[in-house]
Order: sequence, then C-alpha cells, then structure tokens
Amino acid sequence: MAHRWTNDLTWDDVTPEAAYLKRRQIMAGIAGLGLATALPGMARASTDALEPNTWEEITTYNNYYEFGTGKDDPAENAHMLTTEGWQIEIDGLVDRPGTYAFDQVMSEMTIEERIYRFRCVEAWSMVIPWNGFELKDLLDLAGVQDSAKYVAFETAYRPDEMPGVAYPVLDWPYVEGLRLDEAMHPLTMMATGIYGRTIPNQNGAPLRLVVPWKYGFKSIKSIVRITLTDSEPPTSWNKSNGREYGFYSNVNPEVDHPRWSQATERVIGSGLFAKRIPTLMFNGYEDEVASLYEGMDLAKFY
Ligand SMILES: Nc1nc2c(c(=O)[nH]1)N[C@H]1C(S)=C(S)[C@@H](COP(=O)(O)O)O[C@H]1N2
Ligand SMILES: [Mo]
Repeated sequence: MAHRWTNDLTWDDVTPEAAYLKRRQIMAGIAGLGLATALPGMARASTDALEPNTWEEITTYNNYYEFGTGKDDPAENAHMLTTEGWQIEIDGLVDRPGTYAFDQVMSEMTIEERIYRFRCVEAWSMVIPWNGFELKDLLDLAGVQDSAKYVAFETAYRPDEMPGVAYPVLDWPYVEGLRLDEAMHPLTMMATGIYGRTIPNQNGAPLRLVVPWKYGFKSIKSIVRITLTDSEPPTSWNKSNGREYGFYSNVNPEVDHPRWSQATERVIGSGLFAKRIPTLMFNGYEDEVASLYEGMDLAKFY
C-alpha cells in the first residue's frame, strides 16, 4: 500500500487491526449515524432537544484571529488558506513520531457525526453537527508513551495566507493543550466536517479540535503539530491573559470570567430577541466528564 510518511515506517507498521476494521465501517456511510448510536452512554446530554444552528450561522460567525478579529473576518479571508497536501507532525513522547499526511489519516479513521453544544467564552453558543473522528484514534496511531501526560497542539502559521498574523493580538502560532485523559476521552474529537460537508476554512480546515465541555477557544483550528509532553503545555489565551483564561477552561456557570458572568449564554440565531439560556456545568456533559476533575478546586483550576 502506498504511503506518504517522511519517516521510514510503512502504513502497515502503524495501523492496528482495530483501526483497519473500523475503517471498513465508513463504507456503511455516516448518514443516519447519530451520537446515540455511536456513544450509547452519552445519549442523554447530547440528544435532549439539541436544535442545530444553520450552516449559514456556523460558517459566518467565527473566531479565527489569524484571519482577523471580527466575527465575519474568517468567512471573508480564510479562503486564502491552502489545505491541499496538509501534513500533521506528531512528535514528543510517542512511539511513531513523524509527518502524517492528512489524506492518509482520513482513510484510516472512523468518521462519525456528532451534534455538540459549542460555548464560546464570550457567552454565546451554537449547536453544531460535526463530522470527524476521535482524537484518541489519531493518538493511538502515533502510539502514546507511558510517560506522556499532556497533549500540545499548534495551528499553521502562514503569514502569506493569514492576514491576521501581521498583528500581535496573540503570540503566533496559536497553541493549545489538553491533559492526556481529556485528550483520550471519547467525547473529544478532531472535526473534519460540518453537516456532512468538508469543514470550511473559517471553521478550521482541514482538521480542528472539538472538546465539547470546554470553552470554544480550546478548539484549536487547522492543526499542523501535535506533541505529547510530560508537562503542562502553554496555551495562547493563557499566555495573553492568564487571569482571564486558564489551562482547563471547562465550561462552568459558577466561575465568572473577570469581566462578565458565565452563568448564561446567548443562543446564536434565536432571533431578534436573542434568547439567553442558563449555562450548564461542563456545557451539559457533566455526567460524562465530571470524574476527570474529582478532587480539583475548579475555581482555582479554571
Ligand atoms: N487557530 C485558532 N483556533 C481557534 C481560534 C483562533 O483564533 N485561532 N479561536 C478559538 C475561539 S475563541 C473559538 S470560540 C472557536 C470558534 O470556532 P468556530 O468559528 O468554528 O465557531 O475557535 C477557537 N479556535
Ligand atoms: Mo471563543
């Protein structure tokens, strides 16, 4: 089988039989495969009347500062990003470090559709029908070593294609991080599509992180590097303002942002009289993820 590694491993060396078998399931198609089918234990939080936002809303109201800080800048400018031939460097504490071709990764992954609540730290929210695969499956390809405790992510840095990086609004490239157990959690996904279509550039093509129980800024876009580490990695928003943005960034209605309450959210697209709803602990995924933070003071580790 042809492969595009830049190291000397072959695809067969890194493909566990399970991944191969799962790949075959894609042939059955993703149509009709809802979260309830894919993740029986998680059906409750994610299927109680989640009305998805429209394609228009999801793809024209964005945060992607590499293309400008306005909500409509990404939709206007992100077409400049070239996603053909995309490669992801996976390095650090892994058995099979190397350059992974996005197309090859996609051919190995089980693509699922998952409708998740999406809550920005600015107190607005959407419901987005993502397509993608579990981050764990990608990390398993690379083989996470026992000493790894965190996962660091990095966005592409392309001054020629990203007009926003000319401005020092953040320390480029955009970086993010998760604790390893958060990264391995079955709710954590790499999104590659929305509404069954290829993910648009403004939403983070060709692949972006989605961690549904965390504020939106953890969902790093257009990922080019994933590094397994033994210490907590830096994150862009924490570096720019550590008092307002912590490493964990779990959605928590009880912990206010220093400049505004996090207790309610405005649902994008709910009409002229913008609907505000109470924000749920862990964005509604409390049953699934609260155990990850047992014994932690969430006001201190915000
Ligand atoms: N590389 C990069 N990733 C990013 C951002 C960014 O500016 N650059 N913004 C974050 C923030 S603050 C949010 S709310 C989400 C927005 O995702 P969406 O535009 O797909 O809704 O992307 C996150 N990922
Ligand atoms: Mo955000």
